Order: sequence, then structure tokens, then C-alpha cells
Amino acid sequence: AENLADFHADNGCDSCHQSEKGPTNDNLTHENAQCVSCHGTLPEVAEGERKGIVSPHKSHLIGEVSCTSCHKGHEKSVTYCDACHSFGYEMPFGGKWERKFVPVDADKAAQDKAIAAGPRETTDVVIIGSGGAGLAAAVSARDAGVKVVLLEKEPVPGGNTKLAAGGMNAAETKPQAKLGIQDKKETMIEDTMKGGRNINNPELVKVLANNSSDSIDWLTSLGADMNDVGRMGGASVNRSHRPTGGAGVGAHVAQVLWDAAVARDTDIRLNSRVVRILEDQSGKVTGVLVQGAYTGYYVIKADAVVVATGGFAKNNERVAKYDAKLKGFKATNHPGATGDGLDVATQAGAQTVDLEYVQAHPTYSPVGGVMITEAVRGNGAILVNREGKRFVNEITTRDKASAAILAQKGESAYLVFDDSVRKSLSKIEGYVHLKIVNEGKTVKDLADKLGMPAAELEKTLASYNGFVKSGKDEQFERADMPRELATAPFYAMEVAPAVHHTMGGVKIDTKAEVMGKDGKQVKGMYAAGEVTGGVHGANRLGGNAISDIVTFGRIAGAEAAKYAKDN
Ligand code: FAD
Ligand code: MEZ
Repeated sequence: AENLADFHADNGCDSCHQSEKGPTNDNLTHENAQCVSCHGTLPEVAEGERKGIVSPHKSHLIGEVSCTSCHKGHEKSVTYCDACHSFGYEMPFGGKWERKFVPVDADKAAQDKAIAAGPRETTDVVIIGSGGAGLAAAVSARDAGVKVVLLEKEPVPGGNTKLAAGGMNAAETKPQAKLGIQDKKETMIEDTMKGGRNINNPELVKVLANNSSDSIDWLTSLGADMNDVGRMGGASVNRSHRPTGGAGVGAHVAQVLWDAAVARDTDIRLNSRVVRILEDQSGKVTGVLVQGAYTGYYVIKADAVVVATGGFAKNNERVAKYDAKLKGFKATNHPGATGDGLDVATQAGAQTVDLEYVQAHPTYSPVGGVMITEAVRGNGAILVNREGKRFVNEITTRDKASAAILAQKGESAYLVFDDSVRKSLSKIEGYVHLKIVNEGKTVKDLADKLGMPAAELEKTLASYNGFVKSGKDEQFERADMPRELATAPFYAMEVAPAVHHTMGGVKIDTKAEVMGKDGKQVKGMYAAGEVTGGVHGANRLGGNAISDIVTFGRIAGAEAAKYAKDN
């Protein structure tokens, strides 16, 4: 047998499909139920696995992950995890992970035919993208009482949001108050503008900061735990919120929003790529053209559309077009961050802003294929080069930290920390689990393992610990040094910059309405999250994206619902 369908052929097509015609929806609801009925649920399959391996059936992915996300019927199976990791899983009938970007207008004749056939169905609001912005929009639109269809092109939901690690920025929040942290929305505005080199749209920044504590309350009301508060680069105070103990913020927030959307009976369709936003002759939005991976092209008529399709950091060709220095760089993003949504929106008349600004995250693990959260530095880690020396203020903005790492020998550096940092942030356990953390019983032992001059690393740690004690970093003026690095064992991870965030995108106003190329709003089109530009200027501050997607996602959903009711 070449694939799973061949292998199951003796059982007949109806052992997987409802009818001989094949799948009846793009979530493959029936087909996945058949897998589960024979092989068990994901947790049941995980239970029977060999212990001590990184289980392919337990993951940080959100929602109920379908078997068919990896196990394909009529083609080679591929491990979705391989988009970022390389665990070397042996899959039955497995093939190699490969993704080629297919432009949204690739199959124009078939698309025109589907449009000519007219709408297959009608709804009030279509939301494109199941990341945090799309899910927040879905929850608020459903709460406003309208019908919603949420379309996601990937087989798994959550986009980049499910990967977010360090935190969500918010000022004047209840968790900050409990921890005695003094912050002001005005300070968050100033930090954000300064970090963005003052080219951000100040009106959007005000919306971001002024609504940030409300967004924390809203998430909390949906069941989120945002009680741990740490520091991210470029922030004057601790305002990055995450779950107690320092677990990754994104998987938690995305799961809470997913559960809330599901509890509100949102019609969520995976494997469903939007390839066109449709408009009438006056330019008013009338719906979308969807490419269902299994059911083909079809039209949904809708009064309003929310574009929440995320950024394009995983599309290196596109990234390099805007910033040639980043050509060939790895990316921290999920595989769907290719920029389709931007194409769909601009083809329907949306104006764009700041596309030339693409951000590299300073600490990506070339060994593990994953981003190492800024929270590790925020909680105390330092960066050293191959000579064992510090070379930068570790909590400066990302553009500066990335440039400093690239200037070191080998164009990478080591993130060095002790056991007290490890204990302060449970996210670190994930890196240990991925076996990308070097450990030494002493500083010398760690340096020997890294092939670094031990005396130099010992000297660096001793002088840094002196700065912690005196409260003044004489070398690089690092403002926040939360703890001494003195508790064995000691740890290090190799890190190098990777493409992380695309600051530019669709131009929006403070109601998340999309601005057209003619400077007027595109009637019925809304956008939120990383697909938009203007909030972060030339350089986004760590923690501001999750704040952005929750706040603007909520606004986009509520405004789209209002527009749909009025039209
Ligand atoms: P996404 O979450 O990326 O969702 C967009 C969705 O739209 C995707 O699922 C995509 O597949 C789908 N889509 C795209 N095109 C189409 C189409 N044509 N049709 C249908 N669906 C489509 N920010 C912080 O503030 N704090 C952090 O700690 C943090 N950590 C991060 C860690 C990592 C590893 C990464 C990659 C990012 C991190 N960020 C963080 C940034 C932040 O996660 C993202 O900017 C944010 O989650 C984007 O949310 P979004 O909803 O706009 O897009
Ligand atoms: O905002 C981010 O991208 C972020 C905080 C990432 C991280 O390092 O955790």
C-alpha cells in the first residue's frame, strides 16, 4: 500500500467516508470520527505510546486536533510538527514535510466559475483566520447576536497565537495591582511609540493601551489566568501578563478563546482558505470565495468580513522583498504565516502601511527550530558570546539585540542562566524537554561543555552578579536585573535571530475598519491583528501583539456585527 486509503481499501470507501463521493465537509468530521472509532482518541493513543519519547499525540496545539491533520488518506502522511521541529517520527505511509506558497489567484478559471454559480450559503459575518484576533472577533460578534462563519486554511487552529510565549502587555491591571506594580496607560503608550521609532499611528496606540486592562479582564472573565507579570524588552515596568508560574501565554489564550467561540456555537471550518473577498459594484463587501481543501471552491454571502489572517514572516521570499538583509533567515512562525490575507484584502481595495518593517527575534534556537522566549532574559538570563563575554543590554529592543548577536563570531550567542531563572518560568521546562538546553554543575562545567573559556565566563557572571547587588549595570545599562545568577546548575542555549513579526499590513482606523486605496473605508471590511499595520510602527515591543489581537479582535468583531445588523 502507498497510503492509508490503499491500506484500508478492503474495508470499502464507507469505512472512512459517508458516501463514495468522499468528504462532505472540510473539517473531515465524519472521517476523523472513523479514525477515533477504531484507534481511540488522541489522549488514548498517547497513553499507549512508548514512554520517554516526545509524544506526537500530546502537543501545544489547541482545540481538538484532528487525526487527519497528519494522517492523510489518499496522499503521503506528514507530521504537522515538522513545520517547526524535527523529532524524526516514523509515520505509517509518511512523507516529507513540504510547503510551497500557492498564490490566492492561482486557479482563476475555477474561481470565476464558483462565483458565477452564486452563493452556497449566507451568514452575517465571515471571519478569516483562527488566531487570537479571529477568535476574539468571533466571540464578540457572537455576543453581539450575529451569525458567524470562521474560516481557517490550516488543518489546526490558532495560527501564531498558539505559539506566543512571553506574555501580553497591559497597563493598570488587577494582576499588576496585586503585585504592587505601578504602571500607567500613558507609559505604555510612550514605550510603544518609542519602541516603534515614533512612526506608529498614535490613535491606534492609544486604543491598544487604553483598552489593555479591559482586555485582561475580558480574558479573565472567559476563564484565562493572566496573573504572572514579567518584563519584556523596551518596557519601563513589568506589564507582560501570562499564566501563573510562567507558562506560555499563547497556547493558553488561544485555547480559552477557542473554547469560548465553540461554546457560542460558532461555525468554525478548518482546511478552508479564503482566496477572494467579493464586493458589489459600489465596492461594498458582499462575501468571500472559499477554497475548501476537500469540497472545492464555494461562495459565502456575508454583510461583513473580518480579515484576521496574521503576518507573513514564514514567507521568506516576501520578507526578503521588503528587507533584503533577512533573505534566507529562518522564521519563528507557524507554516500558515505566508501573507495570503494581505493579498486577499489588497485585491479587494485595502490600503497598506509600513510593510517594509519586518522584525527579527533575537533568540531563536537553531538546534530546536523554536523561538526562546524573551521572558527568559526578562527573568534574568544574560547573553554571552563565544568568548564568554556579555555584549549587549539583554532587554533592549529586538532590533538592537538582534543586530548585536549578528555582530558576534558565528553570528549566534548563548543565553546563560541559573536554576533560579529556570524555577521562575515554567516555559523553560519545554526547552529542557526538547533537549536544547546545555547544563553544567558549575559555571566551569558549563563553559567546558560549550567550548568557551571558563575563566572568562566565571568573570562575566561574577561581574553581572555584582551589578545585580549594586542595582547598576556598569557595562550595558540594563535597567532590570531581577536576580543574581548564582544557583547551580547553570544552563545555556545557543541562540540566533530569526524572522518573527511583520509590523506592516492593512491600514485600519480605531474601529478596525479597513481603509481603501482611495482613503475611504472599504464598506463592510474590518481587520485585526498581525495582518494590520500602524499599531507597532517600525518595531513591535515584546508582549504588544497579544494585546493588539485581543483588543482589536474584540473591536473588529463588535463593529462588524453592528455593521451587519445595520445593513
Ligand atoms: P495568527 O494567530 O497568526 O492567526 C492567523 C490565522 O489566519 C492563521 O491560523 C492562518 O493560517 C490563517 N489564515 C491566513 N490566511 C488565511 C486565508 N487566506 N484563509 C483562511 N485562513 C487564513 N506576541 C506577544 O505579544 N507576546 C508573545 O509572547 C509572543 N510570542 C510569540 C512567539 C512566537 C513563536 C511567535 C511566532 C509569535 C509570538 N508573538 C507574541 C506574536 C503573536 O503571537 C502574533 O503576532 C499574534 O498571535 C498574531 O495573531 P493573529 O490572530 O493576528 O494571527
Ligand atoms: O511579543 C513577542 O513576540 C514575545 C514576547 C515573544 C517572546 O519572546 O516570548
